[in-house]
Amino acid sequence: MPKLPRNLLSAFAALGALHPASHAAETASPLTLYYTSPATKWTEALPIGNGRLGAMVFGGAASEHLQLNEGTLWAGGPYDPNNTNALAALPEVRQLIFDGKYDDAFKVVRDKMMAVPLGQMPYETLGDLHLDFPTNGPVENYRRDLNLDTAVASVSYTANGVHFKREIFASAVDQVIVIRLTADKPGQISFMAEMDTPQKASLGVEGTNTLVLSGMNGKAQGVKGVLKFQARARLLPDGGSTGLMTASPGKSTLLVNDANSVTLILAAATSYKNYHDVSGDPEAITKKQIAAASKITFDKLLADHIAAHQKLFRRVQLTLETDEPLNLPTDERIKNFANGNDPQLAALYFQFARYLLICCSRPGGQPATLQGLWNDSMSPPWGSKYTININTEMNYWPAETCNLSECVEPLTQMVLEMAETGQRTAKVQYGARGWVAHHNTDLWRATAPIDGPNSGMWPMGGAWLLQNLWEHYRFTGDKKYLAKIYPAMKGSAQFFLDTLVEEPTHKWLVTCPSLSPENGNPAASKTSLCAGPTMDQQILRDLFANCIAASEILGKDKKFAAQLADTRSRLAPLQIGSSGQLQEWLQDIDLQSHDLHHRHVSHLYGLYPSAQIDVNTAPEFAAAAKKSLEIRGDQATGWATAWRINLWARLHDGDHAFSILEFLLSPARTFPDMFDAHPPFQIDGNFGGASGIAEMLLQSQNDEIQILPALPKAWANGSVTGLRARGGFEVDITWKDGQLANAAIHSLNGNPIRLRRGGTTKFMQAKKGETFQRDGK
Ligand code: FUC
Repeated sequence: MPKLPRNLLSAFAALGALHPASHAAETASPLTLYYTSPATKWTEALPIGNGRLGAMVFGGAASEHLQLNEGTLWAGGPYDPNNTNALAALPEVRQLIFDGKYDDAFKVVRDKMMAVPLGQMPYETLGDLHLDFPTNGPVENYRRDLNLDTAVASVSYTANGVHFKREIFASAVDQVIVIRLTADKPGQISFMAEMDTPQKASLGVEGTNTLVLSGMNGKAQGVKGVLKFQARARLLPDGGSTGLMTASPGKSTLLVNDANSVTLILAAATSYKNYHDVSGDPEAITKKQIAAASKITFDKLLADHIAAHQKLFRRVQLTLETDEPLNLPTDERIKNFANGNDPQLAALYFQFARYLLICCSRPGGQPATLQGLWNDSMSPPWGSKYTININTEMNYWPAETCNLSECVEPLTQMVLEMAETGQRTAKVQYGARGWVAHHNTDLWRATAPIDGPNSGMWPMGGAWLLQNLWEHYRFTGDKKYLAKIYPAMKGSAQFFLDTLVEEPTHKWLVTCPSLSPENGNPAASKTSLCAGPTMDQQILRDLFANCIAASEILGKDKKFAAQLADTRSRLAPLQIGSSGQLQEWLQDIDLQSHDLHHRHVSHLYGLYPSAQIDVNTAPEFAAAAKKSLEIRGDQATGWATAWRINLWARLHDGDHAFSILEFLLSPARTFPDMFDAHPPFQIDGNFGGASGIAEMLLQSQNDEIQILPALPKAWANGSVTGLRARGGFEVDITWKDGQLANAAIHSLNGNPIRLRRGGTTKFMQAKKGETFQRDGK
């Protein structure tokens, strides 16, 4: 039995005063978030992740706390939520809506058409790792940071004349989280290590150096938990000793005494293989991962991790010049951003989103949830699942433009799986071919309408997600990928061929029942249910056009494509209302809205992310969209604010977009750790914000490249490298005094492109691998 660490009792004693690192020595790197005190709240802790394992690092001096996640640890198990009463009720609901009896329709939808159970499964926390250190003196020179370029979180401080350092990262290469503890004097590292969890689990140890947490996920909404999970943490000290101590019943504690340095390796897994197979063996997986990583030196674990991260991260560099670089802690900079002398904070925010996407969405893992990969709760806000009436789509807006195309893979996989589960929803609830998904999905790929008619009865979630996948094809030109997603595109289109109905006034083909997410129908007193909201028509125009294009590219389904073209021409058109606004509904009723400033701007989908409305090709509709946007106002929840930035960028009003970014990047919408605040934390605002910044610098809709289309005055000088454009281009831009200095356009596929400058366009084509330059004249 090893001796207790020195000063063990004082590990629980209150910490002495914290003295932050003297700033002169610690110049802030442009790619580092840094703080002068430990996190006291979860939204101050710093996220790391390898696409599957995630942790929030609190970085205390007397205690380290990592809140842990594993991407497949959700509640429940495979389940079938489709409502078998729905199909019989469908004709009645349609008739009630067309008769304007929306509130009656609401009752029938509520009683007959909603999913059973009414909610989906939440994403859950795995638990926590705690390290408690013996400290009995004041802590000095404290600093914690997150280096976005290396994807390493660090903590350092001096206590009792010893300088301590912790480096923490989640390796995608070795599939483990690694914590390295060092000191500048030998034999100084002693601590107690424990894990705990709110899950149903047992805590144990193996030998004298491995903590083991084994459990089962919980049930939710009456759906039984069927996932096994396991986490194990192994302590590998250099010098000193490790031993076991049981501090309290139900807790297993390991001790480290007087080590020179310690490497802690943590692995975690569940039995989830895919949405219908939960036969994995988390014990075997984690044992193997720990054994493999334990044989690798820390230096190599770190070097391989950094190399894998930088392969993606370093593709894009963004510099927004300031007179004097600011060397303040990140939380201070967020408070001061609106004062206007810190453009580089916007660049940090942009790169933080790229960092987050790399950390939470890697091939083979699950797509980014409402909270990416990071959730400390058993019942998080909105289940921390996939809300697909904007949020999941927004998560992937920066993926292509910001050169992280690989990160889309988990989304592709999820959509292909939903195209399987959604077939049953299409058949059971609508009697239709193909597949459909409503406004949410989860780990089990549930696709029926949930929550309630006013948000759930919206059949467009799958079709919108397919637009993200189509964009992946547009940016990469990868025909193999197109062939892989085409059956899902076709299946979605088939669903709408079977379910679109003629509205009585103009005989246009429309969705019914549907809604304009999640905005009340002004013609109804208390429901959002309606027929043919503008957004649905826009999504369908894209879906059908993409299917027609894909069928041509892949050389198949000519007849089907012709049918789609015919149906597309009969969809309800865009309409400009009496106030000059783009109509959100079939009728001109926007101004009678119950909530004029509603956060969703669904009918502006056509302006962004779609390009059906464009200042160059459809100026009258762009003007109407602008009017609608002005009516809605600039400030909304995090993601809704971020959407507005993208929209103003598409309207080529950089200063307006920037003024909204100032709000997004203020403490009202950004937590100290830079996580977006809906509030509460929701990651979509981070991704939408980064996408908005990219749209201000480069746009490539409608087969045109536009350089600096919405550069704000606040960013007079700067440069960006590695942004991507549709058609397969990588673009580097330098600007000075608000004017383009130079742009280099690298052709990745040899495709032709038009380069827009003001009102004119110029045709350009370079061979694959060649670059053409554009100067500022
Ligand atoms: C949609 C939004 C909410 C929230 C939720 C997760 O329902 O309307 O604001 O973001 O998703």
